[in-house]
Parts: sequence; C-alpha cells; structure tokens
Amino acid sequence: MDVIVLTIFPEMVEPYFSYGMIRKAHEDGFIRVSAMNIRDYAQGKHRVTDDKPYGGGCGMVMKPEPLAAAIDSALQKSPGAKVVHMTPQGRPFNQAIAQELSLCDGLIFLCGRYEGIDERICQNYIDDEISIGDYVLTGGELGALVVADAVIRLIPGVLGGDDSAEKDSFAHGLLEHAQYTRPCEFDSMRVPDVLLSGNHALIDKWRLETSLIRTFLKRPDLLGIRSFSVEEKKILKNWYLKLEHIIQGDGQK
Ligand code: 9D3
Repeated sequence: MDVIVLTIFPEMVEPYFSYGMIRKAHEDGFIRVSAMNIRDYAQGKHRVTDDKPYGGGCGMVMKPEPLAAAIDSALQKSPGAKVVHMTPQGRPFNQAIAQELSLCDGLIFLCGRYEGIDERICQNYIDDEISIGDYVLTGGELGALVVADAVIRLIPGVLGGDDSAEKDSFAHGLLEHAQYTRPCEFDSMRVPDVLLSGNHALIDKWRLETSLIRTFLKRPDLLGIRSFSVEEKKILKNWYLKLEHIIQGDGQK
C-alpha cells in the first residue's frame, strides 16, 4: 500500500514513519510511506498556499491550485489511490473505517491548515472525508498519522504474519483483559494465581471474564452494540445470580 501525506509541514509527519512497526513494514516492502510538501506545488517567488476568504472573515483559506497540483502529483505516484481529506467535518474515524481503508492500494491524506481548504477541492478532488473526533486541532497532520497508523497495522504481513490484529479488543467488541509480566510480586501486589497455574482453559476463562467486567465498568456502550457467545452469557448470568444473592442479603459471607 502507498501512503502519501500532503501537508505544508512534511517535517511534522515524516519522523513518525521512522519508528517501530511502520518503519519495519516500509523496510519489508509492505508499504511505501511519504510526505509531500503542498508548497512545492505553489506558484510564484513566495509559493503562497493560502489567501483571504471571499466574503470576508478571519483567518486564511488554502488556495485550490496548489492543492489540485499536489493531489495530481500524488495520484501519479499512486494511481487509483483514495484521496482522503482530514477535516473536523468528516466521518468520525473508527476501527471499521480502518478495516475498510486497509483494503485500498493507496491512500493520499490531504491535511488542511488555517480555516480549511477551498470548497472546490472538496467537490472534485476528494474521495472521502475523515475526522478523528470531536475536538479542535490546529491542522489535519495528526489526524492523517492516526488514521495511517491504524490502517497500516491491519495490512496482511505487517504484524509478521501473526493474528494479533484479529484478536484486538475493538475487533471483537470487548476491552482487553488485564496483562501482567514479571516480577510475580510488585508493590505488595501479586499476579493472580490462575495466570501462574499453567491451566490454559482456566486462563482463557479468567481472561474472558476480566474482559467482560472491564468492558462493563469502563465502556458499557460497547456491550450494548454486541451479541454474546454461550460462554459469555454463562459468565454474565453468573454475575447476575451473585448480585441477586447480595441484593436479597443471603450471600455466602
Ligand atoms: C478554528 C476554525 N474552526 C472554526 C470554528 C474550524 C476548524 C478548521 C480547521 C477547526 C479545526 C481545523 C483544523 N482541524 C483539522 O484539520 C482536523 C481535525 C480536527 O480539528 N479535529 C478532529 N479531526 C480532525 S481531522 C483534521
């Protein structure tokens, strides 16, 4: 997959691609990541990329010609790529959109600055509009990195052929179970005995139960949009029975 970020601040996004899994995926040839400077496609001595808004008002708007030229140039490097405008008005980004974008041959992220980009670019050069959430950023660069990061790790082979992307919490709709590593005692707190037992059926059951309880406590909204397996229903009904005992005051203790 090609990932190209169009920005007036390429120095802001390039370093992110030089570390960890993305660097490895690039080196191994699964992806080609780059940033292109919109200013390189602007005209005149000063290569101006922004101008005053028609109709008046504060702030500046990104001029259409440099954006169009930058997008055309990126499309030449990656024919058929999807052009994604990062904007607070876009579709709220989530894991399902990451899955969808991971099927593309190429992604070109257009990052706005100032008050935004000329509307005529939105109409004729953009395939998709994405927001990374309801808060105000200073530009689209962090958004492009967030989306690129989430998409790249889903590309087959990028995780080294294992299935951890499949097991991700948002893929199965539950939060991750608690994690422990050595030492087995830290700050007087011990690792739960079941994890040291070597009994993998019991460990899986414990992990599912902690996943469910954490999701119930921290993100009950996730449980509302999901159906449950037979095993999960058993665990939930068990809590229900225990709570009923407590409410009726006839608990074991
Ligand atoms: C300060 C100007 N705002 C009008 C009240 C509109 C506005 C324009 C441009 C607000 C933010 C931005 C810059 N943001 C992005 O380019 C952006 C973004 C975001 O701000 N939040 C969430 N996702 C994204 S993706 C791109």
